[in-house]
Amino acid sequence: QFQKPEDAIKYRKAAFTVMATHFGRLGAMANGRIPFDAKLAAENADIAAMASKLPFAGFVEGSDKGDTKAKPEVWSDSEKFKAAAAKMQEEMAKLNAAAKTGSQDALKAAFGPVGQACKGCHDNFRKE
Ligand code: ASC
Repeated sequence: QFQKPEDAIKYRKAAFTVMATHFGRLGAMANGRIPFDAKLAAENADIAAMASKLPFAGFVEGSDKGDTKAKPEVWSDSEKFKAAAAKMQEEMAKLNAAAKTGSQDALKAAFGPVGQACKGCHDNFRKE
């Protein structure tokens, strides 16, 4: 799938960037930094949910060295890493469903748990 470990690193970073961009827009709408727009929320949530499925294919063996903040635990404790990824994807899917309701309150309620899932993984598996 990837020619070189660097390609896998680039791929997963790009996927995280796309996810964070669209998740960030949902956050801005959830907390009122930008006006709530149900259609825009649904569009951004779709993309964030889709992007949430992508990065983990990039954590291939041998891609622990190079331009990456990934800790060795990604590979040495891979069951836990996979579970953390799955949790994030699950919360992101719930956020997507919430966004589809057209309710800002539903968006707000579903936003926090995704952020917690992001943070949980960063704390355990990402270097400063
Ligand atoms: C974001 C983003 C993250 C998470 C994290 C949550 O919007 O880019 O990495 O939320 O900050 O704690």
